[in-house]
Amino acid sequence: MVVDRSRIEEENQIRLAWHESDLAHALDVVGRSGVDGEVVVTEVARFSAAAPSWAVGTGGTRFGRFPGGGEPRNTYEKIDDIALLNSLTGANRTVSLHVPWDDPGLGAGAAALRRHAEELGIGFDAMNSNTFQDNPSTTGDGAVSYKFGSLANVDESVRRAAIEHNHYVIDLGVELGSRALTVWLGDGMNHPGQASFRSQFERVLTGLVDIYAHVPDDWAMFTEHKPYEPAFYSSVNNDWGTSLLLAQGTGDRVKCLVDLGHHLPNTNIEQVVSRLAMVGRLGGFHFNDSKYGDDDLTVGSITPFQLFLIIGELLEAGGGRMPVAAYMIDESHNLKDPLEDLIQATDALQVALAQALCVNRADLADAQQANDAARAAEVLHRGFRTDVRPLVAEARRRNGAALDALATYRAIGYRAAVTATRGADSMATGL
Ligand code: RM4
Ligand code: MN
Ligand code: MN
Repeated sequence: MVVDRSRIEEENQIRLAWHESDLAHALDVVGRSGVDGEVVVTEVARFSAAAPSWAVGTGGTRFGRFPGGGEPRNTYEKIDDIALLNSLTGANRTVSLHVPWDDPGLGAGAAALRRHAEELGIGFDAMNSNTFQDNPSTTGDGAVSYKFGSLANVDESVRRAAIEHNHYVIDLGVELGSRALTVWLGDGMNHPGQASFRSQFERVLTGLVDIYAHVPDDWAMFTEHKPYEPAFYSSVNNDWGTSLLLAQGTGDRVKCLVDLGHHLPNTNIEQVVSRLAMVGRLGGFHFNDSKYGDDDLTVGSITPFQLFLIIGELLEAGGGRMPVAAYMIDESHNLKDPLEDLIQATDALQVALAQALCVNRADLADAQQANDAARAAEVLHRGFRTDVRPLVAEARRRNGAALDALATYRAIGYRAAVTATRGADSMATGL
């Protein structure tokens, strides 16, 4: 379905008069804190978070999956959905592919997929290599298996297959115009004594060095840590410290990727962000929210204040702007229409960014210098409690997107239209 921009414009017209009066008020309110609302709008308008190709279909749990209607059947249709999403939000300008879940093949296949994305104004964000499950195209007819790990495996031929898969994903990314590779591994142990912590780490590091040797000079590579799952006793890359050791041990252009759901309970994630940024190793983000573990819930839906503080640290690292990094939404949509959840996630990110931009950083620094914890809290909360929604809506409008993205999505009837063409129980089965 081709996105009809005039429908978005019609919907915006309905809301324009109220928006203009809300916006004038919001600019006035933030101005009183010594913050330039125009700068907030501009910075929010600049921000974009990649949509992962796997997020436009319904996820599931190991207990089952309840498909929605009209889900994309292949990578082309996933990109169609992301283009629709971007036309509504103006802030999802790239797609992040996961290979082999998405594999157009080198040469003509990659070129055709790239053309399709370009026609829709969508670029390719970081490539994700999947070595946490067996797949005939990577492990070859069961000759090797990732059952006991990929890069950490004791078997040299399995490690080689995993390294070669990563090389292939890089080659594919080059042809698609991507600029980064994200390596998240399922490697670890399910049972104490199953393997040596040290040997597993050393084998992973050796493998990453081999992968990095294939990474083009203008690319970055990211190590993504996660404490547990699928390995439930220990993961090789289990926390940010290990991730940093792996990144530093691999090479200069290797940075750490922080997935908000990949921390043990009560971890101070904003402090992790500050530390990694301080040593120049913060490279990417996977946004989601969690109550118990790697829940992949809608970002900002459970801990919005934490999200605000995290984005505040990013602004600190970027000198008042969002630093250059790979930002991606990594959520699993089990109940909501995936596109509706991505709309809400993108909005939550923009709201948190606008709130963080509404903090008067000079006032905060003064309060810190004076050891005035109460005033520091006031300065932070003035930003956090500002109703920034008109500023975010204005950022969307300036990007040619929708003032109210969710209402517009419903009004244009996209889900019904794709359900008619793709079917009521469609799902992705490959390219
Ligand atoms: C992991 C992790 C990775 C994602 C996979 C599918 O938990 O978050 O980023 O690629 O799930
Ligand atoms: Mn992730
Ligand atoms: Mn995860």
